[in-house]
Amino acid sequence: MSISFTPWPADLATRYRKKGYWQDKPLTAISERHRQSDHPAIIDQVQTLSYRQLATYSDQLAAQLQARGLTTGDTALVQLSNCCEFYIVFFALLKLGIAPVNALFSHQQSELTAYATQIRPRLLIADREHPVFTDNRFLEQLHAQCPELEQTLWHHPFADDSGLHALFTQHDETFTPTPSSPDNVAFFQLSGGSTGTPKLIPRTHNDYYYSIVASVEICQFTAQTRYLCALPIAHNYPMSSPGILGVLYAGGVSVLAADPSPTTCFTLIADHQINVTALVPPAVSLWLQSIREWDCAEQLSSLRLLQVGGAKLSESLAARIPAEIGCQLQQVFGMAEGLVNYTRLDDDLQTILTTQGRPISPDDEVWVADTQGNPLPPNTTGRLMTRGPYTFRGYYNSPEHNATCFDQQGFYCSGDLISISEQGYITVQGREKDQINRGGEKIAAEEVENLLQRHPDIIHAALVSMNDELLGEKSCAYIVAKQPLKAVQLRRHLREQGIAEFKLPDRFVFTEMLPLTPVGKVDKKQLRQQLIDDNKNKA
Ligand code: J2J
Repeated sequence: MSISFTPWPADLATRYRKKGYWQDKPLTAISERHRQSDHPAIIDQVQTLSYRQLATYSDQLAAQLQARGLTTGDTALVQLSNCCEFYIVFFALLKLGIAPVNALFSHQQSELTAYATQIRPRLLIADREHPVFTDNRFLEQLHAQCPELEQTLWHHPFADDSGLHALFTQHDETFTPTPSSPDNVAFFQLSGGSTGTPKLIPRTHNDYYYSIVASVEICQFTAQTRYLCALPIAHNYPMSSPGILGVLYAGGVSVLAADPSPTTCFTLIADHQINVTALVPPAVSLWLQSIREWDCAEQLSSLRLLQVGGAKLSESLAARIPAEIGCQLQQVFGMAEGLVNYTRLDDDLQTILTTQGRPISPDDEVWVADTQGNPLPPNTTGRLMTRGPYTFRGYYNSPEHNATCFDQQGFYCSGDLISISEQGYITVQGREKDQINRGGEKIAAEEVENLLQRHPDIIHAALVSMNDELLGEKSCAYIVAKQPLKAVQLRRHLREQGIAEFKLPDRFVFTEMLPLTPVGKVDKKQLRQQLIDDNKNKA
């Protein structure tokens, strides 16, 4: 059985194969390339996993799951923190043809339920120390909503003889992999989203493999690469741009940090002689601040390349990276839906400081549309439209939403406002989608508004972005209520519904009514302007 998804049209699929982008290999080929090597592949806070162990453990876990009746075409919900087990599990599932959703560790009941009800997993792999799973209440709810969920495997981060660990260390030499076909779904990536329910992105072996291999080449990852993963391990950026999968492909080593703070990362960089890492802009600010305060640039002297992406990097912050960290900067503008742009390592400094790079592939078709869908000339701001060999063709099981974000020719409209130079370099100018980018963490306004509106005293809620010096953007909820309410009450209300902490509004504004556009929608532009004016008045 295979998982349903919107495929590429036959003519494009043929082209991508002919050009060698699609190699018809499963993603698990990445864990097998160096399987005879005893070199470290991934290092976390408790263990060092060699290439041989990664390949063997994922085989052994797959064998155990197979013995429990799990099979090709099944799905799994996985939630693990930055630990080696993430990739043992990832490859084990893919070796069996089971497609996982890898939830972020910051996700809570609401997000996990939304994913589970979409993919109907037979298997859950989660961390017993995650607040949602310390008792069985949420698990019972999940079972009630998804009766297909038959099996749960627990990761106990500090116990190495039970749960997940006991399974992948059980010796087994008989396992034969049964991955799904390379042009089928390998796993589901998470969309940053702009809708009420978080959407899932089917990624095929062929498309994802290509994006990784091409990224490795562009970023020049080799067996000498020593990569620090400071961002959440399940995010598309540290997975594939080129990320840990890129490092595994190249034969280097990845070190996992629990968080991107200078206190955590600087010691790891010095101890492991890290030469490349990937950050979001707010983390860059904190790193630069610490370097100034502690006068410790020396600790980072092994670092050759710093990738920055996930949110817009200001030119002034960009310029401080080579000057104050002493390493090269690479801007990365990517999306879990596919398209990834990089500044190239040999680009001139001005291009690196002022643009978000150009696409990975010569066959990434990227153009800028006006509001009517007509193409705009170079250096003009408009909507990003794209299709290509690793850009998806539709969200999972979402025909209505897909109809709004793809055009007739299958170009995906990402909701970003960009301009493209004559040389093909992209500059991100803004955003049209109803999303807040809180320092790289994406918040779909509608998702939070829906949860707020479940409060019995709330008549209307509108979530908008407000400028923030460190995070770029924070979120502000405008509330029309039946009776006076306090911010603490509403935060409690949201927490009770179990959403990721980063989605809690940073500010609440209580108002009599919300401004409307001529067609009767909430006028968010006016609300954002109101916040800017308020700020000016305060200053
Ligand atoms: C401005 N906005 C950016 C940038 C992403 C690599 C890097 C990042 C992501 C990612 C990723 C931006 N400047 N440099 O998946 O592989 C905003 C845009 C975009 C959205 C996608 C990768 N880099 N963005 O951030 O799926 O709005 O992926 O559409 O989380 O982040 O978010 P996400």
